[in-house]
Amino acid sequence: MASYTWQDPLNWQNALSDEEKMIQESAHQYAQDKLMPRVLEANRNEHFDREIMNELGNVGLLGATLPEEYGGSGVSHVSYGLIAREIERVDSGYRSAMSVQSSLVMHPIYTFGTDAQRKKYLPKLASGEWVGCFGLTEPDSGSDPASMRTTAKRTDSGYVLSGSKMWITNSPIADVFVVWAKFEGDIRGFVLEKGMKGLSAPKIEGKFSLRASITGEIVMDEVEVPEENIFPEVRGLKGPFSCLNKARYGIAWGSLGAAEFCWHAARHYTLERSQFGRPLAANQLVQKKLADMQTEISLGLLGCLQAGRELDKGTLNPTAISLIKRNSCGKALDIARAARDMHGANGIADEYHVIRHVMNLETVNTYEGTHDIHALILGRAQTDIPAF
Ligand code: TGC
Ligand code: FAD
Repeated sequence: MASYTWQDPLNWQNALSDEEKMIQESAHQYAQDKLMPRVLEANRNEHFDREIMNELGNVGLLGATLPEEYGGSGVSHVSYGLIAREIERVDSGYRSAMSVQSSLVMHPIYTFGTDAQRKKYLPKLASGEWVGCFGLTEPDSGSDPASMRTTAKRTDSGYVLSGSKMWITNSPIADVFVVWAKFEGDIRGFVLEKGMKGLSAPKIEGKFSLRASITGEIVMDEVEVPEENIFPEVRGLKGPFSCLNKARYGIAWGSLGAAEFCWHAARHYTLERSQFGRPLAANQLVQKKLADMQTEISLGLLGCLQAGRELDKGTLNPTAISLIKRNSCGKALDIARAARDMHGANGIADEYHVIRHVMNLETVNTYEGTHDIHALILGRAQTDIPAF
């Protein structure tokens, strides 16, 4: 009989190349050695350690899919997903820091930027010397970014941007701001830099979710942006949406990493803790919960792997990314809540880490397109009826 591994009943690990396994292992080591020991205090104190960006850069985890010429590592989308899974196994906020920098800042500069923009920004973003952020959401424009109010107007030497962005990961510590604004009726992308007159990025305090990640606003009070800082060709929402495709794909993998942590923790806890004279894990109700977690995670990861292979071949339609983003985030949140319950009172103590994942996954289920918005994207694609 073939052997059986409860952590990977469908043997999806066998479908990884040696290089992918090596990248997975090094991301795992980094996340467990450097991130895990910090996360409890970071979450308690609502603190993001800026040094993490330099560390991620040093181990090659920023912009990993980009070519080496620009500081990337030229790895596959599958490897990028494996990295996201290992980092989010520790905390969704750390994965946010990595994925905003990689998918929402470096990817658009590489894809839509001029050669001068690539040379100026990408190597420093890849090393973590500079931190980037991505401004699409506004106070009155979340699920419907087409309604954004931030505007760009032409000046003699470039553009002047006015407006504000809300809920922006990394913005208070950012050196580079990829901002989307309306210019003469089209949505266009601009690269702003810390220190530009009229640009500020106040921190949002009091989050009960993603506390180890720093989130803020971007306030633009007639910020003068030189001509060379616009993305010259891309127009319309397909600019920001094509960045979201990459980030949503990574989140699909990452959120299942958080779910795996919670599943393994619930299994361990229910094997160790006894009530009514036997381990909690000896109860049928508990074993059913563990079986459900294992099933959803195993199938979900296979879906991510298949999506990653298709992305690498260039044959994945973005609608399929909505399917995996929605499935992974919704299932991960359910799994984290069940694991919290299985820990009883200890489940609300941060030393057990599960409640932190529950709280984080509330954000992950909301950002990059809410669970229901992705249902509507999938609904539109099979009925041809936009129901937004
Ligand atoms: P719609 O008419 O559907 O499309 C407008 C144009 O965009 C093109 N397009 C895409 N292109 C590439 N990839 C995609 N996934 C695309 N989806 C659409 C489309 O072809 C069209 O192009 P063109 O040339 O015809 O102009 O636009 P809509 O306004 O009807 O969109 C509706 C909807 C709901 C799908 C969209 O607005 C949506 O996805 N809303 C969710 C907003 C969202 O996800 N925001 C995320 C903000 S960033 C963030 O959360 C970062 S968190 C980071 C972290 O910390 O990890
Ligand atoms: P709304 O759009 O107001 O939605 C509220 C509720 O209404 C949701 O349940 C939604 O599903 C539902 N809803 C909306 N429209 C419909 C409809 N037509 N039919 C049915 N239901 C509907 N944004 C960035 O640009 N950059 C970032 O770096 C970034 N980082 C973030 C970090 C954190 C911690 C958080 C919490 C958010 C971040 N966001 C970022 C913003 C995020 O993308 C938005 O919060 C998200 O897109 C949802 O927008 P909203 O909050 O305005 O909710």
